[in-house]
Amino acid sequence: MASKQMLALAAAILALAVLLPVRAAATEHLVGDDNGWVLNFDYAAWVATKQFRVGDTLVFKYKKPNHTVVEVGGADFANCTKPATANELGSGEDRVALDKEGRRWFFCGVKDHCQKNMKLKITVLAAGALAPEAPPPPPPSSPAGKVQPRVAHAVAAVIAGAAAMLVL
Ligand SMILES: [Cu+2]
Repeated sequence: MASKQMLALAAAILALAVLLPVRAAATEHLVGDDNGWVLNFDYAAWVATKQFRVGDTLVFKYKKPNHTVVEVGGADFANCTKPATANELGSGEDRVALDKEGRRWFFCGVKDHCQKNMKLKITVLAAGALAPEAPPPPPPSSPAGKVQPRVAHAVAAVIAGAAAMLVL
């Protein structure tokens, strides 16, 4: 009995291993990692360690109302100018969807925080662009749209098998 449970567990782990690469496609980037969105942090250095892709999300975490998040254009970013029409976020945990490729510029709209370098400039890459260590794309003969349902089907079969073993 114990060995059957072990098998079921192994099957469940295998199912997870199959699922994980699919889920890893979209990343939530906690800006500044554990530091959050604060003064006296080098966001340019932080950005240099990350890759941002279409479908990812930026999460700005901070103690409100100490800071805010304003998205601006490149010129306003350079000059720390907050346009009158700017959409200023201030929830303390602001989520920004990276829904298109290209540059995005953000800074804190409180007092002189932008001048004190509380600003973030990123480049969003295409969703399908590969990281250097990522595996090669599937051959053209397997349409991308059919990969995910097939994986889901395989996982369902493995889970069903694991459940059957537990019942027996
Ligand atoms: Cu601030």
